[in-house]
Amino acid sequence: MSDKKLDTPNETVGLGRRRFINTAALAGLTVGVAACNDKPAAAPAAAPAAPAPAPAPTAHAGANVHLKPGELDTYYGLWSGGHTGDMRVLGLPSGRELLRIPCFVPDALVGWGITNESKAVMGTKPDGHLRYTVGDTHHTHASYKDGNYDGRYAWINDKINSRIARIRLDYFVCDKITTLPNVQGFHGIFPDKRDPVDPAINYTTRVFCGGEFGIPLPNTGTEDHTKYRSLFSCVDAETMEVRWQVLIDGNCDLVATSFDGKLAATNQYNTEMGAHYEDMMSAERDACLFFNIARIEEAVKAGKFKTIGSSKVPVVDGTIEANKDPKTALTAYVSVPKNPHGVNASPDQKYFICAGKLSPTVTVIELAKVLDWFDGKSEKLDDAIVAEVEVGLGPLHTAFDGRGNAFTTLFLDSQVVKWNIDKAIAFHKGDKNAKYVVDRLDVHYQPGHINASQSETIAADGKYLAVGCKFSKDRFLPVGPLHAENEQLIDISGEKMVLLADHPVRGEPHDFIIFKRDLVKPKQVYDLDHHPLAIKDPKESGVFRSGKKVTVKLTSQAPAFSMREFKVKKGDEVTLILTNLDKIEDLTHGFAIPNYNVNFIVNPQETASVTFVADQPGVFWCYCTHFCHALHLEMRTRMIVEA
Ligand code: K7E
Ligand code: CUA
Ligand code: CA
Repeated sequence: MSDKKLDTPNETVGLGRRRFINTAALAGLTVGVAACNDKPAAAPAAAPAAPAPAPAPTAHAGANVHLKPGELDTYYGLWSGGHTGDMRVLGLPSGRELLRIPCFVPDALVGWGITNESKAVMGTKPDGHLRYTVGDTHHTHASYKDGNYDGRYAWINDKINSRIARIRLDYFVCDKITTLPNVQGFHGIFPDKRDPVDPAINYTTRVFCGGEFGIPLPNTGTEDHTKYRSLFSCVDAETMEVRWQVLIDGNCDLVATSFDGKLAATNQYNTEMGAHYEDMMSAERDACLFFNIARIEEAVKAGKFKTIGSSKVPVVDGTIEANKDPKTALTAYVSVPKNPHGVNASPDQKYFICAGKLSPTVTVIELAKVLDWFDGKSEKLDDAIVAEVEVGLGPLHTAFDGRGNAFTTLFLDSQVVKWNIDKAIAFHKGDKNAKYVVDRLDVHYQPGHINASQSETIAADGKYLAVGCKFSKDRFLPVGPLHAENEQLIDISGEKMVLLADHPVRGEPHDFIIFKRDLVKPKQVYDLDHHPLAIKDPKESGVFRSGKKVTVKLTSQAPAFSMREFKVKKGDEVTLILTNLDKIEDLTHGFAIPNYNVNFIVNPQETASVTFVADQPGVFWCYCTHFCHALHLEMRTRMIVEA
């Protein structure tokens, strides 16, 4: 793929050939990917070609990612789990996977979707079965305080069923899931960083969610797609209730928020509001749609909203037609080249960067100028565009090093391009000598998301860059038709990027964040009072009957359960509550009942419960499924179901 390398930032010959400006270009897009399949680069051993150390601030051959046994990572990574509907926790720079936090999809290790507690979070149908057992997570972001992560929460989206999950970053568990009403294809997600009005609220209190697919509102099933609309939603970070929604033109893609709390934005690739892809890419320009948060909340307070269908959530009008007057506008549609993808907030707090996707450009929007337009101080909204420069083919997402540089993935070029924001602005202004492209690095292959350590915080530290490559092709041992994806780690502390490591991941993770390990304070032992039904003393154990409903109270202390056997009757509805009274860190017990589809764990001092109908008579050895003690295999109790 060396022919795709652009050595000079302002090369026009190659870019002219590659410019994606019309519908026909879609064919080229498909061919581009296929061609890479046919010719998977030169010998992988030689291809990565770590650029020779350059005369740079901290020139070196790349940080060591191979930690010695027992050595701890310095960063956490929170990775979206994709189709497994979970959040994955990695240690970086090693890339070791430490945990999977189930959210939207059942998980057999911890009993997610099996225990009553997890089913209550996931949501059930009236018959008690899970409402959904599939998920598609794309984006994960964490709560902020003073512009940096504060270790309280992380959030993750489920695109399929329009759900947002919250993860507590003390126990690393999902504690709430909210379904967005009247939204299909909930895609981008970003927490705010402070309140737009109240200076005392310097932390996250809202999470913004972009709705990607336009649908009839309410969803009547009409075929006339000109009537389809999307909603942009605001979820309360604490209660997880949907506070308000904005009716918009076009579709929401990704979401970014400003550090001052005043603005949120979403990129739009279908301002045409087409139902087919040809229509969706017919216009030359789409939009980066800005939301004036304070004004939207004033409008809601003033009762200037409607509701849709059975939802009680206030919906304000953010369509183009209703927001022409800057002085009252709730939204502002800044134009960007056709079908953009990611939008990212620079850590200097000044800009949002939109990646072009079908256009080989990145667009730099100055937030102060967007606010000027809302304040009536600027005639033309598009004056907020301070740079629109070519960077390569298929720009998707952007990360930052905190030293004024941005790193954008080029999906079609299979590269990461490092470019300087100030120089791009200078070039756009007319300084044709401004060499804004600093470096390019081949990645393997077709990168989507990218993020750097602490990237979208005021503490961006420019150390590590991770790239989620959608295709791994020849980078790992073949395992049949389904290839792993390739998460690559890059050292960005010097002028030149240095490829450090490849890590296979199960598809399809999309987005992730990387932050310093001291920003979270994980708890490793539960508080007994965390669960209102905790059994605090083994003496409280027993079988308690109320008609056909039976409660079994049980505790665990290695290597025994508090009852050696318990009896129920065939047809009983049994609720079994298990409290792990072991207090020692890392002493988890499991509980499985053969033939009853029950298996879950209880961490130290944790309580969990399951409910099932004892429909099969017999003896069932309930056993500990989590290795806890030399007598772990002996750790069992008998459930006797009398006929
Ligand atoms: Cu680019 Cu869903 Cu974030 Cu994936 S989206 S790459
Ligand atoms: Cu308790 Cu294994
Ligand atoms: Ca378009």
